[in-house]
Amino acid sequence: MERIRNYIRGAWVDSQSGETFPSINPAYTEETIGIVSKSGREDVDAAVQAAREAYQGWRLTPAPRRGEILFRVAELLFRNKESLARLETREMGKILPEALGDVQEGVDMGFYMAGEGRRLAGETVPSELPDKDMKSVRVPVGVFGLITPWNFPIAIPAWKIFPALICGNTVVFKPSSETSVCAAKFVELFEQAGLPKGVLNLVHGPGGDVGEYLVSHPGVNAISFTGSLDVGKRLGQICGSIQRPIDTEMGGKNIIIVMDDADLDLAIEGAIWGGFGTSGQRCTAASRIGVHKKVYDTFVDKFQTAASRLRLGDGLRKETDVGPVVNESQFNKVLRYIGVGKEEGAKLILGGKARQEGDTSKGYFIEPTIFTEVVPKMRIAQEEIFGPVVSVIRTNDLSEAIRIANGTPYGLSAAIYTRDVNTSAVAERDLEFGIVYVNAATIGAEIHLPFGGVKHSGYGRKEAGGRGGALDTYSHVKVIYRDFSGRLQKAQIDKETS
Ligand code: UN1
Repeated sequence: MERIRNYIRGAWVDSQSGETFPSINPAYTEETIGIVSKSGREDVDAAVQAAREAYQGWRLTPAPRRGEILFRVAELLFRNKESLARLETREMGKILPEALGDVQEGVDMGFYMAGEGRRLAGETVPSELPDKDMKSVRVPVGVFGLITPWNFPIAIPAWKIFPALICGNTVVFKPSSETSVCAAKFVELFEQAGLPKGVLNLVHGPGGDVGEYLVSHPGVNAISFTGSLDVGKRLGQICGSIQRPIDTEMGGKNIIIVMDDADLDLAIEGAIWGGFGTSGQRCTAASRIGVHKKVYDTFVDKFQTAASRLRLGDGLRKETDVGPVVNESQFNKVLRYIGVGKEEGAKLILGGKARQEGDTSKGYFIEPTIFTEVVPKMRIAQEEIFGPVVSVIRTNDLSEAIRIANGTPYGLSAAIYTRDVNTSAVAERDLEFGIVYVNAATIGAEIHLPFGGVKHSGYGRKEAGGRGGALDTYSHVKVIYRDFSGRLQKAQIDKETS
């Protein structure tokens, strides 16, 4: 059984306590993927110390040189795509084509950020005074603590690690315990690419203990977190009390709006992949579908038929469409929510239970589940379930659909299916979400525009790329005024007092 260790100061080390925990295949819970070091505070201390010491050297390494190392990581990631994707499927359950997509997103982010090493631009503008120049430059923030979830084991760490490093920060990376093996394999590639020791450090262990300690550690300068709303809120409180910048991405209650003029087959395909892709375990999953009353019955009928054809099983098998959910606590949570939906009076038209027979007898499998006649105030229409459960809501017109869409605490991703450009324009303007799709599902964001939500879906700046995205999160802007006349202080004072 492979031993998965922490990576601190360029060395793979056991946690100081020597304790471990297993990483389990959610499709076959008898299969252990790796035995992982369970870290404590002393391991976080060592990792932060290593990152602090490596910071001066890395900060002063020219950004294009930093980019060359990241370019090599992206190449290695591409070369290892198949094996990493297979590992990902075994470690967290998503089907192989989706796992390949996840790794590819990491590759794309790597190449993109490597190029940013030559483009870390600031501004130069003319001064009001002669013989003076002024500019802004991007500077690193320091040591970044990065906390990542299990649903995109390579892509989300890549969204954070690549921009953090290209900007000149050093990193302590705390991945979800569910995907420790993927995280370690990813970090190995940075080592192979020649990243200097201590620039990227990896600490495995429970979020409650290791993650929170990292967030409040005096040697850390800033935090980026993707995960649940509850944890994000708590980390936000900690950071607020110690004046530490934190960027959070905390999920959603995303919606697909289907208008009466929509291409229904296209909308159904979107609802299937938005709702049940990754077993509904995406922050961007379409867990609500708001369907116009004129096409409601036809939509429901076709949606049920299409979803009933989805094949549940081990994600490594070619024929599988939907894999297991990630672990026992998610399994129980999703089943609890299905119970809540029934109690609230929604109509269960598909699924609604675990499937534990034959090939699926040893894993956390839940049938694709559809509730109809859902009303917006029901908990299943308000709270993030993070499983293969979709709520269909009847709508009367566009403005009601938008009101329903906006009527939850979240605001990550929304979609509208319509053929009318004016309807689309109104939806683009009025949906209170970080991301809006037209005639496409709520999933599938690309890495070179910012990723993130509004309201309770997240705060701080944004993930991934684009202007106002990753580079703003992972760098500070420093403004420099230079007087090369030797006479300007007086002129400035005169200006202020005139
Ligand atoms: C997430 O679930 O946190 O847009 C990220 C998408 C993916 C990323 C999802 N590219 O669905």
